[in-house]
Amino acid sequence: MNHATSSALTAREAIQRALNGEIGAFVDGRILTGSGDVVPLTVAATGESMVGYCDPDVEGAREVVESSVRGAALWAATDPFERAAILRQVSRAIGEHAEELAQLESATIGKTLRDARVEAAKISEMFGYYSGWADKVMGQTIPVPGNWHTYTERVPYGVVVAITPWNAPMFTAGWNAAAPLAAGNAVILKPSEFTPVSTVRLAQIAHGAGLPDGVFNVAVGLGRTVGVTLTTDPRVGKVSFIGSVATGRRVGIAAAGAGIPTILELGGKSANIVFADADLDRASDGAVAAIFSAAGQSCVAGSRLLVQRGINDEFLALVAEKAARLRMGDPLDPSTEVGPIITPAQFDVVRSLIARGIDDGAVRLTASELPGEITGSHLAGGQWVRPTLLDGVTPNNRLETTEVFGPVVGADVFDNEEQAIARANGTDFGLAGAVWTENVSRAHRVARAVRAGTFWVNAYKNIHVAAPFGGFGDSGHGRSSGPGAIDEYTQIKAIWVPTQTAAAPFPSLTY
Ligand code: TXE
Repeated sequence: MNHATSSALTAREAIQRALNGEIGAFVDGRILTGSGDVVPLTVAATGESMVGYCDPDVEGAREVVESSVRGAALWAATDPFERAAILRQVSRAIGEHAEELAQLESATIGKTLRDARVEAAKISEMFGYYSGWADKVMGQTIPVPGNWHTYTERVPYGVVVAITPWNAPMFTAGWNAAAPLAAGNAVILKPSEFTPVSTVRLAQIAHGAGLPDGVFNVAVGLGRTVGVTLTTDPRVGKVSFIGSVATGRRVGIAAAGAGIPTILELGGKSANIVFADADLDRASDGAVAAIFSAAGQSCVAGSRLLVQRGINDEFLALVAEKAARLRMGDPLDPSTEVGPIITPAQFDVVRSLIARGIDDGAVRLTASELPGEITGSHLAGGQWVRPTLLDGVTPNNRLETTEVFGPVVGADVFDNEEQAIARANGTDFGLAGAVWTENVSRAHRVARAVRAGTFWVNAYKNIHVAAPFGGFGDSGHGRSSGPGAIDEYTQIKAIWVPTQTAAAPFPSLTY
């Protein structure tokens, strides 16, 4: 058996072990295979075709909604303390299956095993965190004039649809399911058509741990069939979407047309700002991790590196040297640090954007040819891009504002704080960013001035489900993590009770 065959086999075997080889919607605890168009899946690390599955089409998506409507009614009527206990069990079960989930994600989408292991552990943490909120969804007592006892209750929306992208399917599934479930909703997860497997397995594990039928369903399939149906079905109460700006806008408009509110978590072009007084060793480690972890396929990737004049050459040399040392290789090898580009289409996008950046005047400071570990092995046909540092990405370079979503960072110099802030705010995005400086006052000034939903000081990429996360501007709106997510996934009801028996039959103030 040659290596090329074995990678596809590994993926197929992982799907066989996890799902009995069946990729389909997960509804009421069962897998329903579709009968629509075939969606082929490839092995990112080798380029081989792996398996295909059938799109469930509009009819299949409607069936999922039907089940979720039943699940939502049941779950909302379940005692919150019991909901909390079940979510704790889900957290525990995911923890017990963490290694299996990590291996499955790595084998099927090409995410490095080391990243997939971290993500699997974090999903267990997400359910653990939100299990703690499930029995603490509280209203308020509101003072109003007159003789009234007026109070609020937080009411779940019913069915929440969560649409997730291909770069972190398992992680975003946990992130977008745990909070709405804790708030008392049923969830329909719609993973990217390219990466459905780990999400189906996750829902299966959650069901096995005690989530009742229909409470956590998965609708695999295409955006134009399943995605459109789920985001416009009037039985759906809320949609959360993670993906590109263009699709996010389309989803927002379509959902609004059906009266469905949305949370949108879209792309970014985040600035990593390095001042001359920074600890350059730490800052260069941070700059490397910011863009090259997950091979840059991360919404918060630090894809713009702004470096103060004076340290520019020294700093970029450090980043280039550290980037060159990153280990590319088989994603299932735990020592691999940079994996392949997950989808064939994205592989083309990344390569063409590098070429465009160079056309516009940028200079490549890292090698373009792939290392021997890739070219001389069974991985030679895979979707590989070498970590790429481009210097001289000035404001008129098309890379300055275009999200690459790959291991590509564009660098440029600045002279002072005002310039750095203006540059950081020079795109329509506003997802994340960081500053590296030893000057604490400056750190706070820059953190306040940069328009972004998440900002780090002398750090990059730390996110946790306990903290709010989301975008400003084109990066979206709404926060699907932190305590505020409970508010996002519930509606407020105000209840008025007269405290005087002779309340006026016709109130003088009407609305
Ligand atoms: O994402 P899409 P794609 C960027 C990245 C990439 C580009 C396109 O640059 O090159 O987006 O990637 C579903 N109604 N990011 O095509 O189209 C779709 O099935 C309802 C950045 O994968 O945004 C999938 O589940 N749903 C981003 C999800 O939307 C629809 C992460 C995302 O698909 C739909 C991913 C429709 N009309 C890609 N059309 C980030 N920054 O996090 C598609 N979908």
